Amino acid sequence: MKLTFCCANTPPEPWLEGLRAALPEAELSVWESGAPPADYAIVWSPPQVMVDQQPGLQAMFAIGAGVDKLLGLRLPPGLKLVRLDDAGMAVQMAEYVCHAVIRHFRDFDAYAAAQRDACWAQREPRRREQFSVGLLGLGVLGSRVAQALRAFEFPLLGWSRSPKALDGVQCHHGADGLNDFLAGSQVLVNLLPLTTETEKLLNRDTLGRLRPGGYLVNVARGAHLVEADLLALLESGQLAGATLDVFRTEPLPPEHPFWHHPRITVTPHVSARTLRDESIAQIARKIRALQRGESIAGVVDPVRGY
Ligand code: NDP
Ligand code: OXD
Repeated sequence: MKLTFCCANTPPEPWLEGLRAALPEAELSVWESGAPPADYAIVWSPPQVMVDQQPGLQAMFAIGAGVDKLLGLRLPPGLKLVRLDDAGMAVQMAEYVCHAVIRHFRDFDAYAAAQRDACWAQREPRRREQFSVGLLGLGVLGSRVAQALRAFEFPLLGWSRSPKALDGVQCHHGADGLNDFLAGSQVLVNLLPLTTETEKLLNRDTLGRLRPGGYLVNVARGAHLVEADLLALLESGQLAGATLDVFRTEPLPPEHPFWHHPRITVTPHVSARTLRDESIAQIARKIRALQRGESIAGVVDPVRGY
């Protein structure tokens, strides 16, 4: 079995070493133009020429959960595109989102500012029963985040494409369910895949429908958000703030207004990192399953876009 590695900005050697241990029978290579045909590819942002030169691929494994960039390539019909299924990302996402939500709920930024002025000033506590958190996306990551947030007893809402039932979450789905979902949410956490249906979903209209004091946590993709609309809603006071991990342009340019906005927290796309060992173990397991002719989880539906 031949396996080729083609991941932009990722030093290949540690991956190859892990893959050698997990799949000793595989012949491994780092992809280069003109390379001989492989059976499987492990990819992140591969060039179109790589796909074109590897018509014999049985499956292409992304080393991330979101495959929006990969679906921008011309992929041969029938090629399985497989995304990472948690692989250690869900617990990281739960940590990040709980931290962002609680930081806002407990006014920790205000206390940090007060400490800088040596100011002892207790603030009025927020009311938990009014601090509803809405999760856009209830998939692998969204459902794990919901489970973690439940421990803090916030009212939880969720929105997905198909109907869902999650303990402790008021679930809505589809275009018809979006209005009620937004109207019931104060904090909005975005964990949707980027597709033609979800691009620019976070805009003046949708964000403007959140409950008073609305707050955005975007941990999915920058292109979900209309950045100028967020700035306008913060300016008008309709939104209280935002925590943003993903951006239309990454790295976020130094002159971008988000960097120094007093009510925006920026992190550099780190809310859930790809963990090499967990990812290698998952990909190796799936390759073995495919070799045995079994079906695997995480195969992307190109029509749905995730
Ligand atoms: P999943 O595919 O498991 O879940 C996606 C969820 O979104 C599902 O609940 C799905 O609904 C819902 N959804 C998709 N399209 C629509 C739509 N049009 N309307 C309503 N709901 C919709 O993905 P993951 O949870 O694994 O990952 C989510 C995203 O998180 C990734 O696509 C990626 O962009 C981002 N991500 C960001 C990271 C970071 O570090 N910032 C790290 C990892 C991922 P249904 O359940 O009905 O199918
Ligand atoms: C992913 C990401 O999709 O890192 O896995 O954003």
